[in-house]
Amino acid sequence: MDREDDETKYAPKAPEAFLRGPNQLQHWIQVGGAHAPAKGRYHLFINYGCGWSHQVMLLRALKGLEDVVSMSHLGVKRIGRMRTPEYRGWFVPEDPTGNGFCSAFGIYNSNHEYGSSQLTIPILFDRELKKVVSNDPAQILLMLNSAFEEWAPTAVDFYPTGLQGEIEDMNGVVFPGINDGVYRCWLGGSDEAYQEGFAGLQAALSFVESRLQKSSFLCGEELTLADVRAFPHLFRFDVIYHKMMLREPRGPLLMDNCPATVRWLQRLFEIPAIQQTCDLEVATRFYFPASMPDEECDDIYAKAKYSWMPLGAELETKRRAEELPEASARKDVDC
Ligand SMILES: N[C@@H](CCC(=O)N[C@@H](CS)C(=O)NCC(=O)O)C(=O)O
Repeated sequence: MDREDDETKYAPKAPEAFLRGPNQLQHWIQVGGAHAPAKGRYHLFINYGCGWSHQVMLLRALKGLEDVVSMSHLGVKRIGRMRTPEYRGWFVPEDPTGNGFCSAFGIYNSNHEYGSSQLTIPILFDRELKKVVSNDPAQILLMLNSAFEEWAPTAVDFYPTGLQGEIEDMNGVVFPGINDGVYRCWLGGSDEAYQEGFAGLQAALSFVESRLQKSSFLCGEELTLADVRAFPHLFRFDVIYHKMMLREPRGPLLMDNCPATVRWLQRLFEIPAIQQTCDLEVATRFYFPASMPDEECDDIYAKAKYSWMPLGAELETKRRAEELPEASARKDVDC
């Protein structure tokens, strides 16, 4: 369990390209370390909307760690303007860790001065030391996969030794081309940056489609971390990213051009542990501007979602029946 935060090696080259900084907090949960594995000690702050958060929600559910690592949702609104001294990051509607956090800034700065330069979710928090363990989703996935085996009801290893090379190679396509690729299109500051991001996105989508024409999952016939890392961004692609992050001509939708990828999305969505983590309705509210009325966001979602996907309200009812936390779609900031 010693993966470096190496996504920066896939940095784009065009002038004014969007550059995702390295994750700044990367400690490990490990036996004998400052953050020892324990049941009930760690908490995840996430949001149903955020694709990176969705990766860790997925694995927590697939491993059955609901009673081992607690989790709560942040609001869809952020406090203050990014890159200003007043920025406090995501609003915290409730803080089950008992520290009274009301913003991501509060969590990050809980027991030492961290500042506000990177206040991203997901956040893996150590209740005992009152400290953020990691804000690197790839690294959090590895910890969830192997640090809690003693308490995990599902012994499945989603990062098996024999497939690690293949999983990382797949990540070398999916991370720069799709996960970060949509952001490279959206947030690049020049036409070259957009073109570079768009070409990379299309190439990665074709690669994934051709892979899924040949196998049920990205690295063969077993579900692995490669699928967990790819699913959230592909799940959001047609409804959110295609509409919001791409310019005309936007290129085809997955549902029109990538049948094997859509079948794979549906295959994963049908796994109960995965379905309980999915809420595209909340995700549309999360991504579209906070000024857009909820009804308009819901309309985008209802019109663009796949026909096999239940409405958010149905998922919410199911989630309540299963005593899972409700989706947090609050927009109010009162703290
Ligand atoms: N740290 C993650 C990215 C996580 C991320 O960008 N999260 C977004 C939400 S989708 C966020 O929290 N943004 C708030 C901010 O940057 O202050 C990575 O590098 O892979």
